[in-house]
Amino acid sequence: MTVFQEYNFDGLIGPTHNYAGLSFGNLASSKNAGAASNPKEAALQGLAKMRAAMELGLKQGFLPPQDRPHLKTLRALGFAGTDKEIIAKAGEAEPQLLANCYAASSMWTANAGTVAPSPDTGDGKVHFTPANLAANFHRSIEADTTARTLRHIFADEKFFAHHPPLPGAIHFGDEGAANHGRLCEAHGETGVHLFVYGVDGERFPARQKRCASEAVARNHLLDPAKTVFIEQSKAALDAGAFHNDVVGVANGTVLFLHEESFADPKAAYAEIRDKAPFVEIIEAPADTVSLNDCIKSYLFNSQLLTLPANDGSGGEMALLLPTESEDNPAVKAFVDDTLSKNNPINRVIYKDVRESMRNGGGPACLRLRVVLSDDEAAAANSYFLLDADKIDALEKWVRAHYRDRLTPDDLRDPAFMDESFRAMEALTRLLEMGAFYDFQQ
Ligand code: SUG
Repeated sequence: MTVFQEYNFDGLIGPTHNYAGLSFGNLASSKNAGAASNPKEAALQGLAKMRAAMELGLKQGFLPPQDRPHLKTLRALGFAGTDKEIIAKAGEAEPQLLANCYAASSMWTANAGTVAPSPDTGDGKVHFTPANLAANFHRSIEADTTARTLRHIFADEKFFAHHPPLPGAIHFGDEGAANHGRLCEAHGETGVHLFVYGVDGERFPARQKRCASEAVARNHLLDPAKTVFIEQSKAALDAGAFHNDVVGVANGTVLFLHEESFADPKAAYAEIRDKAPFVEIIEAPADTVSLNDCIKSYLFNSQLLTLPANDGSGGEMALLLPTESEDNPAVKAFVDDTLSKNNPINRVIYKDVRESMRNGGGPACLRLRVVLSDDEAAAANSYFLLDADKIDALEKWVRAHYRDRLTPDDLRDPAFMDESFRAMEALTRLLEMGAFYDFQQ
């Protein structure tokens, strides 16, 4: 019998993690602009979260950080000379542009792309579309390397189909799995795909376009009877839910979300129930948890994880939440109430991912879910699938190469570029990636 399991591919947080205030509409990013970050702590927090998921008996992988500063982009924008001269010139003339080329934002792999597992696709392959992330300059430059990374890890064409990032920039703005969820009775059963898109609000622009979600569904050969396109509420967008995964998460039979997530919840729930009759919708009422509490605490940016069935009953789920949710009394009370009720969610784990949270990235932002059969998993590059020893090795690498304090001003020092590239060189050796990155060409 073919067994399917969910693999969470977390973004390994890169050595240039910093707070440059680059994401309009992301309140945490704006609020912490200019603050000092701690890249070492950030990466260790991320690895500790991966370890916690593994200790639940779940499968865990990771995507490596991208090479930053991205010199290829700086050269394309007219900065010339040696690598160090490029950094010095850009730092002098365009420090904010330099910060864009230094962002460690590929850590948020929920935005790396959208994935369709093989039971759902017309050709029985696992399909990947890297997100174009056109809404923000620092994120748009991730797409090429993300595409290369996904092909590197999932190389076997017998099992995996890779599409290029969508063309058309913001006209087909695509932010990947952060606006996508899959409902199913078990990971290996055919799933129903929820694609949530936005329409510009009064305060903030929408990043995910409906036409982009539709194109991804076409590319992935999904059955239209098993896809639902849902408009995000403008209230949520304008309150700071720049991706729908800030206000809701789907897993297995459960849709766990805020009452004000969708523009027309009644119609959306009716279509979801029609296409996925097994669904259990667990909603936080606005008078219990406000949108603001939701966005500050990242309650719904939790990982909702189906626990491996060790007693034959199966279907039990754990919520992996950021500690900010534990610290918010209204949110904590709602979580406790959800646990006490008769539903599949019966375990909760709070993890500290504050360094990422301060840039608007919670536990669910940090992972890309890939459902794989045993054969598909065996065909994936095993360097990127984790066990306790590999996490130890990555922690050691972080401790050897990362700073514990970084300010946006430090990015202008050309010596920091060398430091970052040295770390990336060491990682490519550890993972036997060859000359993978642009700076190694
Ligand atoms: O795209 N923050 C990211 C956070 C992404 C969160 N992902 C999900 N919700 N799935 C973003 O806004 C901030 C970088 C800075 O300001 O330095 C940033 O890119």
